[in-house]
Amino acid sequence: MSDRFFRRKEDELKARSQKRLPPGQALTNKFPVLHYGPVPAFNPATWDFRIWGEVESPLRLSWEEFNQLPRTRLVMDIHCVTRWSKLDTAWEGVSLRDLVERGILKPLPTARFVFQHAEYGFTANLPLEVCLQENFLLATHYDGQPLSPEHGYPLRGIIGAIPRRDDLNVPYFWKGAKWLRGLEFMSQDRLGFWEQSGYHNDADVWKEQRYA
Ligand SMILES: Nc1nc2c(c(=O)[nH]1)N[C@H]1C(S)=C(S)[C@@H](COP(=O)(O)O)O[C@H]1N2
Ligand SMILES: [Mo]
Repeated sequence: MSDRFFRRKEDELKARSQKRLPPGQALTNKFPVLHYGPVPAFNPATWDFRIWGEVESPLRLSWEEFNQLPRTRLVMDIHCVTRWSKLDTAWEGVSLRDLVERGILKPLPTARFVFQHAEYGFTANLPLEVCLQENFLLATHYDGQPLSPEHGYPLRGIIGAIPRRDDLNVPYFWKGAKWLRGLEFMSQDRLGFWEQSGYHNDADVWKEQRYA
């Protein structure tokens, strides 16, 4: 057994006592890569980001335009349904809540759910109220660097737990789509890629809602 193993176990006990480790989760200091299918290439000349559906005016932004949106930094604990958790992960990107508060984006009163659309048809669904929480971000950077290709470069949705913010709903990490290309605002819910394969639609980490 290495020192590293014992250090991780110590960190795990601490995380558990601080109530930052949801049931059935173990700590990792690595950053595992999990997705279905290949890693897409990024071409800034053709890449666009679209917002459509139940919004006052649809948006279509180039990569350059996306990078002019107001930016937010966020430190969160992330919890993967495959039972690893990683604490204090540092992200930077665009907050949907911020866009709405600044009037850049206006959801219609009929908007109740958001569908993340990613490359190769990958999707993930969340209630709009969850996407408008502080713990949901359209992230371009992790740990001060642009996302790596396998973690979603150039843009991904992320959701996790902000320590001590017990008021926030915290779904498992799969509810953030890597290689994100658009958001569809919807009046009714629709199941995303993993949700269609039997994963829980609400996916609350504290209630351990892994499978439907
Ligand atoms: N586009 C896309 N995004 C995805 C997935 C996927 O298959 N395709 N898998 C999800 C799952 S199941 C998890 S656990 C996280 C993993 O993110 P990571 O590879 O950065 O750890 O991405 C999520 N986002
Ligand atoms: Mo996952």
